[in-house]
Amino acid sequence: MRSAVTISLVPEAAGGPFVYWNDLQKGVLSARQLGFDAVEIFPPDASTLRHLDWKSLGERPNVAAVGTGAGWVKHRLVLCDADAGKRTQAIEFVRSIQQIASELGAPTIIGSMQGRSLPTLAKDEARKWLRDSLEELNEEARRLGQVLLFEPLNRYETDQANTLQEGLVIIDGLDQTKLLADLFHMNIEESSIPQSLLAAAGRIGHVHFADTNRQAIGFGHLDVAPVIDALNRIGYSGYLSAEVFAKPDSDRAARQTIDAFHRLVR
Ligand code: LER
Ligand code: MN
Repeated sequence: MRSAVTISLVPEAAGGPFVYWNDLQKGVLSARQLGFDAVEIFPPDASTLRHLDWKSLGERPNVAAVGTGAGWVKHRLVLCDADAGKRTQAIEFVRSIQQIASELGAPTIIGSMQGRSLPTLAKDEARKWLRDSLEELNEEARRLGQVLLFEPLNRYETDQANTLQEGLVIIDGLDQTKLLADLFHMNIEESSIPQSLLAAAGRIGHVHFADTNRQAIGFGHLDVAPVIDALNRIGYSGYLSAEVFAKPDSDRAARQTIDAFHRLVR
């Protein structure tokens, strides 16, 4: 397994679970200094991602994954929108990020953009539109030779997929799409985090490495050793990426994460 840390470039997401904020250079240099294997980027849109100034950083860092949540947070787009025009805009937003992410060698994450049911949109219908959109994005991922990551979220954020098992149903048959297992959401929704990981063997493409209170691992009360053991048992070799609050500050959250990673993983 490899370590990663999140960098948000979306000021509108202020207060969200990201370690470094609004400054690619500072995030990358700090991550490098602490010995992280990669960074995970949360960009406002594809064009910003394309024009990031990697040159001033010397060697470009490994990019573990790219988030698309700004599509919702900033642009109010969701992949289950019943309005065909808005759904197309949501798909295009993700597709444009997929193209640049693939040039960076990174998978693209669908988290908040899965949307949820509404008084005017029944749950079954929301699921159907989401599935249709995911089929198109899976197609794009195949064309790019890229992985698409689908992330179950806790009940306060969505009613599309709350558990890994529900995620597996939604992505069934999508050959380029894997699950993102976020330990914070799993702590709320799963009966047993290790058992759920074991049951999703072979389908996990990325892990958000967060404690029960969404702070760095060790700052909450997650029993993390059995989680790492389950990931080892299913042969997971991807990233453990710290998508956690910058508490008490960015540097201490990052340092706590990498120390936990070294203690638990390697
Ligand atoms: C995104 O990775 C996530 O976990 C959601 O809770 C949106 O912040
Ligand atoms: Mn997450």
